[in-house]
Amino acid sequence: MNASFHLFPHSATTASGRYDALFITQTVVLAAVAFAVALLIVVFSIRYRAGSAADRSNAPTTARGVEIAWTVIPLLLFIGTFAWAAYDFTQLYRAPSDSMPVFVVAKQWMWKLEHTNGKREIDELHVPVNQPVRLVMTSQDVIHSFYVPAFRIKQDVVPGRYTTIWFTATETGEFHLHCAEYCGTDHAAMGGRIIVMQPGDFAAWLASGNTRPGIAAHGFELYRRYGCSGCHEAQSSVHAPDLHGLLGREVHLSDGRALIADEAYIRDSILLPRKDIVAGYEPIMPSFAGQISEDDILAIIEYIRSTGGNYARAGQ
Ligand SMILES: [Cu+2]
Repeated sequence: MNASFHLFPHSATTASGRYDALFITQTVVLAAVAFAVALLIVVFSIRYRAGSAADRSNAPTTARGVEIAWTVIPLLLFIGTFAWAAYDFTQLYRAPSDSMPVFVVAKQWMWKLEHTNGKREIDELHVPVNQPVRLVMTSQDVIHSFYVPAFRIKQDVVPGRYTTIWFTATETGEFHLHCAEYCGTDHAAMGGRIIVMQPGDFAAWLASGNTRPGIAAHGFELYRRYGCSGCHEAQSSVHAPDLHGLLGREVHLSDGRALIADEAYIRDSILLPRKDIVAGYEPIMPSFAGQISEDDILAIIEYIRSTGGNYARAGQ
């Protein structure tokens, strides 16, 4: 990247251009309104100053056309930008179903990243170009914020729950990652880089080195050790929902709500089983809060992912 001045940071995802266009539009509209008001104040102050020769006879007392115009035109402009921003905001949290999930765990003061095949990295995230990537994030201590200026994404990373965000990088290269939520002494140094690669290079990178190919198998072992299988398998005597292919499936709840089962839903169901009771089932599952580590929850999620469903591993 060259050292010349850029008004905007480099833009490197499918969505970043839309956010820039929204930002520019809002700035131009607000600047135009502010300029018009300031200009009229100056013009009228000079023309109607005390003692000026301006014609003050027959001053209009009503000007309905002007009043309607200055009410309706700004209203439409602002509602229009609100609708535009609201649409982009909802898209920001609606990842395509073929997106590649990556787990992010923040702690003072580093980013730990884990791919679904168990490959881990610290302060670096390798991703393929032109592939939607969905980050599933949590914190081990305080609130952090995952911020990649070139991707125009920033999402709080909160202890005790999963937050998600997604992006599709449009060019290869390296992009800065920052923590954007003050998190203690070394907050300013809590950063890293996103490395966007060609899909073939990424596949080779993902398969090389410190992989833990058994994460789903380990998750299955935990699924039995914690006793999940005792109720959730078809042949079990206790009637509990079938978990095969659960990720990405629509789930109907006993209180009438419906949701798409994602990683956060599985985590909540393990730790807060009474939060979302599946329609047709009794609230008999015990909570595993305090008995299971975040790592074990991740492994069980990977086991459930390996059984299929819409959020199955990308490329498999
Ligand atoms: Cu931080």
